[in-house]
Amino acid sequence: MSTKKPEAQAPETLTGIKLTKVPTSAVGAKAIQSALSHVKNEVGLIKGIGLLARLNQKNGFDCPGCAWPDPDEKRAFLAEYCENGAKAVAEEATKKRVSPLFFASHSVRELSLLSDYEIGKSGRITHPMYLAEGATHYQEISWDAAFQMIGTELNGLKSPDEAVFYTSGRTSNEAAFLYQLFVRQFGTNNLPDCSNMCHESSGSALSETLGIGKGSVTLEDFNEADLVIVMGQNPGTNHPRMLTALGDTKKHGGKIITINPLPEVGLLNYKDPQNPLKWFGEGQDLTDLFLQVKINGDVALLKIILKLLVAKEKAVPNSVFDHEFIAEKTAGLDEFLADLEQYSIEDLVPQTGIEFSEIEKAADLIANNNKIIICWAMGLTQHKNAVDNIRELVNILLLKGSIGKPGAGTCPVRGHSNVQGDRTMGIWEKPKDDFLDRLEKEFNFTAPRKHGFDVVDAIKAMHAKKATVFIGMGGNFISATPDTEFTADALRNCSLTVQISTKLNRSHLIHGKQALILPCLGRSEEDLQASGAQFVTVENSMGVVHQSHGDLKALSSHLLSEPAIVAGMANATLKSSTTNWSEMVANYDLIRNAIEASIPGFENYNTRVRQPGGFYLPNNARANDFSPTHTGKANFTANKPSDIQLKKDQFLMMTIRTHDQYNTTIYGLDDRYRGVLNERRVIFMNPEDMKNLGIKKLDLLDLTSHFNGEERTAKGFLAIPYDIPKQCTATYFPETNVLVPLNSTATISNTPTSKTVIISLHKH
Ligand SMILES: Nc1nc2c(c(=O)[nH]1)N[C@H]1C(S)=C(S)[C@@H](COP(=O)(O)OP(=O)(O)OC[C@H]3O[C@@H](n4cnc5c(=O)[nH]c(N)nc54)[C@H](O)[C@@H]3O)O[C@H]1N2
Ligand SMILES: Nc1nc2c(c(=O)[nH]1)N[C@H]1C(S)=C(S)[C@@H](COP(=O)(O)OP(=O)(O)OC[C@H]3O[C@@H](n4cnc5c(=O)[nH]c(N)nc54)[C@H](O)[C@@H]3O)O[C@H]1N2
Ligand SMILES: [Mo]
Repeated sequence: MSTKKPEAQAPETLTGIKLTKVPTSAVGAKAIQSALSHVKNEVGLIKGIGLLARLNQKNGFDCPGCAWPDPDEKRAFLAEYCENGAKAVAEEATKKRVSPLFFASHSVRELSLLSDYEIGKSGRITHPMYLAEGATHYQEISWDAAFQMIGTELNGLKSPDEAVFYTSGRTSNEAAFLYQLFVRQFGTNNLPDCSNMCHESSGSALSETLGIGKGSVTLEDFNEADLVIVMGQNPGTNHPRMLTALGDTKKHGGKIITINPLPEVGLLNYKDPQNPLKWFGEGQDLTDLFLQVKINGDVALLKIILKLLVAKEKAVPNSVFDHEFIAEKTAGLDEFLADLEQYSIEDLVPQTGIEFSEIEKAADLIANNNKIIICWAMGLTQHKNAVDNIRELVNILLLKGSIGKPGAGTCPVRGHSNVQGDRTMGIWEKPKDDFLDRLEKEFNFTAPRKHGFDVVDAIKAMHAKKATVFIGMGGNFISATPDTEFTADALRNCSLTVQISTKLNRSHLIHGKQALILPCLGRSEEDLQASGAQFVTVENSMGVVHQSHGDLKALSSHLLSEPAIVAGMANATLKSSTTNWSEMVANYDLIRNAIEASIPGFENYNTRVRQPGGFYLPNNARANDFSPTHTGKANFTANKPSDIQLKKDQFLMMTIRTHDQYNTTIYGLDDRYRGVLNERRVIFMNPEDMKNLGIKKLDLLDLTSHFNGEERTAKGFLAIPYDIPKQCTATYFPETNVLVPLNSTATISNTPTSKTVIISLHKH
C-alpha cells in the first residue's frame, strides 16, 4: 500500500539545483513573463488570458490565490491579478485530467512514489473514485453509492464525535455554512480547519484584546497611514497585490518598517505591475527600515520598542501616548507597565539579533507618528508564544491610540481566499453558545455543545482510534499538518477517509481502510443548479463579503459543487433532519437567507451582495468599540519573550513557502526571489554558522529535530549560504513537516510551531 514517506525521499531525488543572484526587486516584467508561461502550459494562452481578465473583477470570480482585498472602486484590467494569482488560476483551469483510466493505470502505491510536484501536475479529478479495503487501485463509483457509504459509516459510529470534518479555507460561504450545519445536525463540533495551523493565534490574541478575531483596517487605510509595519510576512510571494497598497502608502508620504529574519525581495523594492513603463526601471523602494530579527525574537524586539516609548513619554509627557484613548477605551495599562518594568533592554537586545541603534530608529518612527498599521502573517503566528507576539503588537497600537481611526489598526493578512469567511460561517471547533442558539432556533434541532477537535487534537484522536472517519472539505491534510509520519498513521487508522477535492494530492494516497475522492467544481467554473447558474460568496481579509461567479464550462459532467456534495452527504446521513437540503442547493439564495437568519451582519444578504463590490461586515474594532472583550475595553496584556534555549550546534528552523507553490500545491521548482532554481530540498544558513561547522555551499545535510527528548529526521537537504541571522535556518513547507513535532504548539491557539523547529545538522 502507500507506504512511501516524505522522510524517505532520498537525496537521489534531487533535481539539479541552479543558484542565481538574488534579484533586487519584485514583480516587473519577469513576473508577467512567469505568469504567462504557467498559464500557457496549463490552460493555453488565449483561454488563459480570457480567464485572467475576469479575475477579481466585480462580475468575475474571486482569485483562489489569497485573501487580499480588491479595491472598492477602480479595478484595472490585468492589474487585479498577480503572478501567483495567475498561477493559481492556471492550476485550477489546467487541461490535464485525472480520469478513471488514469487511476486504472496507476496503483496508489505507484502514485505515492511521485513527488508532490508530480502529483499536483497530474491534473483535475473528473469522477468520484473509491478505494476498497485492501485494493491497489481507485475505481469509479457513482455519487449515490459514495454518499450512501458515507452515511452508513457515519451512522455506524458509536458517537458522532468519532468523525472529523476538516475544512480548507477556499470553501465558499454557502458550502461552509451548509457543511457546519450538516456536521452539527449529525451531532459533533469536530470541525478543525486550516485556520488552526494559520491565523488561529491572531484570532485568539485579537478577540482577547480587541473583541474581534479579525483585522480592523480597510484597503483605504493604506493611503492614509503614516507608518506601516510589516512583520513575519512575505507579500512579494504570498500576497503580491499588497505591494500595490504599500506603494500607495509611500506615494502618500508614509513610511514602512519591515521586521523579518530574511530580506524578502518583494518587500524591499518592487516594480508596479500596473505601470509597464516601470517594469524595466529601478523599481520603487518600499522598506524604509529593515529590522533583521532572529526567528522568534519579535516579543523581545517589541518589548524594547515599548520600553523606549515609555521612556520618551516620561521624558516629554504627552509626546507619545494617546492619553485620551487610553483613558476612555482601554484597560490594564498599569499592570502592563509594571510587567514591562521587569525586563531590561540589555537582556532583550541579544534575543533580537539587531543593533540597538536600529531598534531606536523604529521606536522614533513609532513615537513620531500616530496613524500606524501593523501587518503580519505566519512569521508571527506559528511559534509557541505566537499569541504573545500579537498581543504585544496590539500593546503598541493601544499606547498610540492607533486603532479605530483612519490610517491605523491591525492587519493580520489572511492566507486562503475564504478562510475568514469560513470562520464567520461557523467552521470552528469551539463555537460560541449564541451562535448555536441561533442555529437551533432557525433549524429546529439540538446542537452539540461540547467543543470539538482542532487539527492537532483530531490527529491525536485518529491516531488513538478515538475518531475513525475523516472527511476533508478541500485541502491536503497529510501534507499541511505537522509530524507527517504520525499523521499518516492516524489517517491509516481510519475506517474511511473522504477527500472533496479539485486536484490529485497526497491525501488521496495516504488513506484510511477505505477511501473516497469526491471531485468538485473549482472557483472559475460555472455552477448550474435546478434554478439556473449560481454564484457563491466569500469574505476577504478586510471583512468585505462579495460574489464569486465562475463561467468556464465544468471540466467534467461528473463534478458536483461543494454545496451539492454537502447536501448529498446530509441526505444520506441525517434521517430526521427538518432542513430541506436539496431545495437549498437548487437555489443558493436560500442558503444565503439561512445565513442571514443565523449570523449577525448579513442583513439583506441577497440584495447587498448583488451590489458591485459587495458589502463590509460590521467590525467593532474599526468602529472604535471594544465592548465585546471580557472587560468591555481594549486590553493591554503582559507577554513573554521566547524561552527557547538552543544547545551548542542547534539551530532554529522556520518552514516557509517558495515563490512557486500554493501551500502544498507545488507550481514549479523555482524560488526566483531567493535565487534558488530547480530544487526544493534546500536549507538556508548563515554563512558564518556554515563555516563554524565546516559546511560548504551545496553540501548535503540530514536534519534532525529535537523536542521533549524526541527526535525526527529528514534526509538530504542542500546547504545554501544566505543572508539570515546566526543560529537561524529556513527550509520549505511541506518537505520538512516531518520534522515539526505534533505536541509543539502555541499556547492558547494550539497552532503547530512551524516557524520554530529546533534542529541539528549532520553532513553526509
Ligand atoms: N503564492 C502563494 N500565496 C499564498 C500562499 C502560498 O503558499 N503561495 N499561501 C497562503 C496562505 S494559506 C497563507 S497563511 C499566507 C502565508 O503568507 P506568509 O506568512 O508570508 O508565508 P510564509 O512563507 O510562511 O512566510 C513567513 C514569513 O515570515 C518570516 N518569518 C519566519 N519566522 C519569523 C519570525 O520569527 N519573526 C518574523 N518577524 N518573521 C518571521 C519568514 O522569513 C517569511 O518571510 O499566504 C497565502 N498566499
Ligand atoms: N510546516 C508548515 N506547515 C504548514 C504551514 C507552514 O507555514 N509550515 N502553513 C499552514 C497554513 S498557513 C495553512 S493555511 C495550511 C494549508 O492547508 P490546506 O488548506 O489543507 O492545504 P492546501 O495545500 O491549501 O490544499 C490544496 C488542495 O486543495 C484542493 N482544492 C483546491 N481548490 C479547491 C476547491 O475549490 N475546492 C475543494 N474542495 N478543494 C480544492 C486541491 O485538491 C489541493 O490539492 O498548511 C499549514 N501547514
Ligand atoms: Mo494559511
